[in-house]
Amino acid sequence: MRLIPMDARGLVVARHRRHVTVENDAGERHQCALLRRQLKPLVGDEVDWRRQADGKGVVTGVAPRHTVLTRIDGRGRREDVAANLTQLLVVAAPVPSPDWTLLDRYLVAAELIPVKAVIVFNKLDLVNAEPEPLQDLHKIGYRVCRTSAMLGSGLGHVATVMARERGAVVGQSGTGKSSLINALLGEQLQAVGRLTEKGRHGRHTTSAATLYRLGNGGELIDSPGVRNYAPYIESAAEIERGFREFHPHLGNCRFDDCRHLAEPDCAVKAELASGGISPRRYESYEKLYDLVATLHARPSNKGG
Ligand SMILES: Nc1nc2c(ncn2[C@@H]2O[C@H](COP(=O)(O)OP(=O)(O)O)[C@@H](O)[C@H]2O)c(=O)[nH]1
Ligand SMILES: [Mg+2]
Ligand SMILES: [Zn+2]
Repeated sequence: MRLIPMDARGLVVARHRRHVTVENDAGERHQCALLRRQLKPLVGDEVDWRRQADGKGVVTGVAPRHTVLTRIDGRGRREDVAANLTQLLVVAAPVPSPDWTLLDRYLVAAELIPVKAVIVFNKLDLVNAEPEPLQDLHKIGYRVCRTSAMLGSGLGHVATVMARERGAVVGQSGTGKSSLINALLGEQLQAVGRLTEKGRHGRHTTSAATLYRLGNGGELIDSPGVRNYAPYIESAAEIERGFREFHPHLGNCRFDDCRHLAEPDCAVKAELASGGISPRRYESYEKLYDLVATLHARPSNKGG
């Protein structure tokens, strides 16, 4: 009698150029090839996979996604980064000097996906005053965790916020994302070290993202830094929803299709003028609008 092997369900915990690492229910990790080129599993994807006669794993299908984190790649096209997130942890620090526009773009990504966003202000050991933009973000309802990965302070708060969530740790390079992940993982650090080592020997290089488990059911995804992050947005008209402080004013402009740029009787600009919307945030909106509108105006991007 010949047994036909049944495909098992698994979770993609790392993505490499030609293969993925899949974790089964028992927590065992297997390197898997892809059955077809068209299969493009991301970290966080639920996949079907099986072990072939030669013992090697192969992914045979990708389950529909609940959420996808996207970015605009170097050629202005959509690139999918991670799947099925419930949270973005956006890390900023006093050093390097914060790029608030970049931080806003991660917040926009979170609003539009939609997933929860938490701002982590790291390297607290280097400052005693909180930057004004951070206070403004707190005022419009963003949760802010204050940490020092170096001193190990504030980590408990981050862990609590992460419980039972699948969060991607994102933000400017040098803010301490890797340090924070290492500090949060604590004794699991060695396992991380081993994974990294493999990469250095050139076998499993270009890992796009890796998923780590915290003890409390939380999952952290470390994605490699990108210099100029912007979420991929289908149409510039969607951006207004990415700025949560705009929400109460949307629909109150004179024109239904108001872009909130130079139109008369714009409720968003009225709120800006009366101080209810921060000029810095509004500037982020203008810049992102310009970026997305320019991208879609390029002939190469028309009609897919
Ligand atoms: N003073 C201070 N330095 C930190 C802290 N966290 C990380 N660093 C340092 O900041 C630099 C960048 O850290 P890294 O984790 O590689 O940042 P990443 O690029 O965001 O992953 C390293 O030199 C770290 O030692 C912190 O809480 N306080
Ligand atoms: Mg890093
Ligand atoms: Zn308007």
